[in-house]
Amino acid sequence: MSQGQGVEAPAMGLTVAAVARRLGVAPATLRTWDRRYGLGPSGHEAGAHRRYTAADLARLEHMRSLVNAGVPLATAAEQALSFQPDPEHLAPVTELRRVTAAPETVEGRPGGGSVVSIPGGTTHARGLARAAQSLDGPACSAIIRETLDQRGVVWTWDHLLVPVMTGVGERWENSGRGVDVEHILSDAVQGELSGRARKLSTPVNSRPVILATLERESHTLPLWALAAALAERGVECRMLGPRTPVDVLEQASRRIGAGVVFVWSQLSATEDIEPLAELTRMRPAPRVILGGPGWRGETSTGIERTYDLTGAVARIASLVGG
Ligand code: B12
Repeated sequence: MSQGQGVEAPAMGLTVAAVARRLGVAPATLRTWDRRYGLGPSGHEAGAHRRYTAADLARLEHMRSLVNAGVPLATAAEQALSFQPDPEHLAPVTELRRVTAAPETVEGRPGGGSVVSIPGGTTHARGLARAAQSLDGPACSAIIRETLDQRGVVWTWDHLLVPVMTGVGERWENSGRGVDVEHILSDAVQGELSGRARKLSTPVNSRPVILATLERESHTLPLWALAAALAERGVECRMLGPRTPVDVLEQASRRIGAGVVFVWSQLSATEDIEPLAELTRMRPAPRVILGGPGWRGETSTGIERTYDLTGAVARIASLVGG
């Protein structure tokens, strides 16, 4: 590989560990890319270890994005090798120094270190986990979009998104790390699912479906999955989203004559069935449907529970005519 367009003095540059940390890949992967495809460091260092230059880093970032997007390794390497980074957008040498001074490993025990573990995950799930781990939002979106196109919302949610989000959650739980990964992934998931939900132009339902979480609950991705899956059935939803006070939910339902109010609770600390009973006393009353692991115990009259996306979609579609 070339000398990085002359932007670095010989002693500058990143170690394998530092590049691995930046890209969110294992050092062993970098060594393989070097050995097999010639995507190695072009910088020089006194002693045995060569350093990666800013241009090397830019090429490897390109390689990683292509791989995360599902491009086969050899093709991605070919494109990465001929990639000409713009010298004006290369990482400044000072930054390379700072990172070099504090190298970190990206390898760790599954679920407890830096690696998001997806036991039994599909190739796409592993690709999505890698893309999220690299904080590569566009690659996450591309993988999700492609899977939605090929398999539809329910399959994508159950077989791609739930396993990867569970892995990301476990990594956070075990190590306290990966909040950045979680945010990048959440943004891509929401962006793609909400895009699908908004595609619906002629809804079949005359009475709207309201989707919300209650006051202390911020987890909304399952609501977007539901909105997108119902849109595939022609059912339009009105997304009130996170942290909705019950009285607001009630007023909104009354104003638009909601046929169904679906309330998600992820955390048991956010469940509060009692105030929802008010909704069932309205005339005409919407059907109140609960979903999520946060709901525990008995539901009261007029309130029902669903336990998975397929069941929730089927029940709501049958109630509003989708
Ligand atoms: C993304 C995410 C976030 C994002 C949410 C972004 C957004 N817009 O939604 C942000 C960063 C905001 C967040 C914040 C927090 N989070 Co969070 N988060 C997650 C993560 C990774 C995914 C959440 C999700 O969408 N789950 C949906 C699916 C993937 O999981 P599931 O509910 O278990 O799925 C089962 C069933 O619900 C059902 N099902 C699945 N889909 C559907 C769909 C429908 C319609 C139905 C009916 C059923 C159904 O089948 C599934 C398989 O059994 C989870 C990890 C996880 N395992 O869920 C953590 C997780 C839920 N978060 C957790 C925590 C602790 C928090 C915080 C308290 C962290 C903090 N210290 O700030 C805050 C709480 C904020 C609040 N008050 O609500 C913990 C909760 C632990 C617990 N049980 O109490 C989890 C489990 C991570 C972990 N492993 O520890 N989080």
